[in-house]
Amino acid sequence: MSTTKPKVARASTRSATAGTPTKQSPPSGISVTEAQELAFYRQMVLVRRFEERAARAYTEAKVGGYCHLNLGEEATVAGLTAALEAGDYLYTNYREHGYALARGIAPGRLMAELYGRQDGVSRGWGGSMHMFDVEARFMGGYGIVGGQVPLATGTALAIDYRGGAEAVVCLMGDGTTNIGAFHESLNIAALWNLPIVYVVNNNGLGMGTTVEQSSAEPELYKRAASYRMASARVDGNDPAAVYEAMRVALASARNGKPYLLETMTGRMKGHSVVDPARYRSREEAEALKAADPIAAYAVRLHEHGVLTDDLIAQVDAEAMSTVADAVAFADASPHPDVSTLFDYTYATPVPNDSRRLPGEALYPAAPRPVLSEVSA
Ligand SMILES: Cc1ncc(C[n+]2csc(CCOP(=O)(O)OP(=O)(O)O)c2C)c(N)n1
Ligand SMILES: [Mg+2]
Repeated sequence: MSTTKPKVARASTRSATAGTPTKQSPPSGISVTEAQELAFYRQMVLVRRFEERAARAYTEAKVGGYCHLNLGEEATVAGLTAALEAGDYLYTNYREHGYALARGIAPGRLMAELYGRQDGVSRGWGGSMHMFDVEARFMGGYGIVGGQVPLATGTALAIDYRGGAEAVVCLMGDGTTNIGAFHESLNIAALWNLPIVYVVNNNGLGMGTTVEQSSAEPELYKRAASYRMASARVDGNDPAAVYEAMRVALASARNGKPYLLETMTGRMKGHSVVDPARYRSREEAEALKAADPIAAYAVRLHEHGVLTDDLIAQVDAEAMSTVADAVAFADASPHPDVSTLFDYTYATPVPNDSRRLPGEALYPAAPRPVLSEVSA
């Protein structure tokens, strides 16, 4: 993977006006092969089994801190990541395990990260929300809503300066489109023709707040129009549709026209593993279960002769075995030594960075005045 690829000829330059009219229709002519469909299915099942196991590990107190799952989002994970080139950069929010898996990071390293162990992808210091692997160009994992959006935009600017052919994909949730940095970033990306695709995964909720309650324009892809940026909305439960839409979006971005893609999904469980989602009606929960993207895709592939009952069982068994191996790897990995706590906080040491360990005082205790000096 090189960062010094020859500069691609972009359709527009920084001084040009970016953007094409916004459209709602997904790209036409979905044409993935049967092998690709099967690969999508395998990927989706692996994400599902990994996330279910992560939730269980949480209840076993193997995993601490926050933990947000991609359950219900598997089709978007599979379609989006399949469209990326090896050199492309992916930024996500804290709901990222599935994307990290699909980006090719070993499941054991991801599970070990959840377990806070030394062999974790962020050496055990990041946890669920802060998985990072520069070799896989998986750039995290951010806990601050919208925190990744300016960083991803800056990465696209760096690619542009260097004349690289890579693109950046910046994933976020629907709730993130109300953060100021979202608007600032889209504005700059459009003005400067940056090679970036913003993907808004619309799962209908930001924690317990619906899109309709929080967004004056709930059709989120339309927000791109404010920046004359091309955009589309796609069925996020259909991996082939997401894949095709991403290919269109990435081709646009590589050509100097940033793009906003809205993927429509549903969050099958609570916001995080500790959220019982009581704000959701029983009907809503049942509708989500009925719309399970994996079950629906299995039916479709079965009808098309791509999947058989035996193959469905085999794919499931393989995923279960991969996840069991990941758990064994995580369990066997040692806890990181506390002395390494600050080793990965900054790329280069920062002079005024306190090197305290937990429990140490922030400043050295001030010398206590001697009574005789005070009264003198
Ligand atoms: C700046 C900031 N504000 C609030 C929060 C608390 N918070 C965490 S997740 C979340 C909802 C985000 O929803 P969305 O962007 O739709 O992502 P989803 O969880 O649905 O994937 C909020 C408000 C936060 N982490 N950061
Ligand atoms: Mg959301």
